[in-house]
Amino acid sequence: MFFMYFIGTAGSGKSTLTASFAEWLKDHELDAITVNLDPGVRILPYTPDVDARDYIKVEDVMLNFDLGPNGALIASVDMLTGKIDKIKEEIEELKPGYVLIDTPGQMELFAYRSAGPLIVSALGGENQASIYLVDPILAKNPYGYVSVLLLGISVEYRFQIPQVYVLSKSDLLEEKEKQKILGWSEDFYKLAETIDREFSGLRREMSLKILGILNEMGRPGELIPVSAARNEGLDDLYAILQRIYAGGEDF
Ligand SMILES: Nc1nc2c(ncn2[C@@H]2O[C@H](COP(=O)(O)OP(=O)(O)OP(=O)(O)O)[C@@H](O)[C@H]2O)c(=O)[nH]1
Ligand SMILES: [Mg+2]
Repeated sequence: MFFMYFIGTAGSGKSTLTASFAEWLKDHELDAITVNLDPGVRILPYTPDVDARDYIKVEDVMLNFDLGPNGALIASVDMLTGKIDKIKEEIEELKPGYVLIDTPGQMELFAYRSAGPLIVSALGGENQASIYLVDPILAKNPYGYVSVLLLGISVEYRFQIPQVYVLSKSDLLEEKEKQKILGWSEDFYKLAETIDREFSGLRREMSLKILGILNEMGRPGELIPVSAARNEGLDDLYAILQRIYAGGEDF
């Protein structure tokens, strides 16, 4: 079993990519299941095979603990750790090859509280990866791009599992914009040059220092442009996951 966690800022396209990639895997005769770990979500673009809402519903937590929507969401995600053995059992019964896990909308709930890392270590064995979605709206300018990569690094730091960086919703970008972002990801000097040209003062200094760290760490590595809406880039995503999972096994 290979577990993959779709993680990214709110609205970055996690649920839609979970849906599209699960379909893509099934179309290639690979048995994939979807798991929704967002107890607060109302509508999903797929029917999850395993659903956190079967165990915990935000509305019930609001009523039972007299909490507002934000407090109830935090409590719900924390409470999910108590149900993880049941969720794991459900997954194991289905015996899938690939487990696609859609994480809560607010990334900080999953990544920065203890629930996320606890869930990841309870569910996964050795075969797991996170798929970090870079939102193209944030990544269009170098300031946003560096910030969103920093968030990605902090997710990697929290989970300590292999992480693939994807440029999500890439169909929303003009070809020129897309190539600009991909150019930044491929060539550290291109981004450094842009920052050097466009920024000044403390921001320039800080950006170049951060960039130096990212470069030293080799992040984001191969940034994969995907479009869940157009089913583009999913074969590239699969290929890189295969490299992580099976050392290059092909279908
Ligand atoms: N054009 C385009 N829109 C997309 C794509 N993927 C998702 N969207 C849209 O982006 C919005 C957010 O997508 P979701 O998949 O719900 O994103 P999410 O990260 O799961 O959102 P939350 O869980 O609410 O944080 C929706 O309106 C989607 O239809 C894509 O590949 N292309
Ligand atoms: Mg979602």
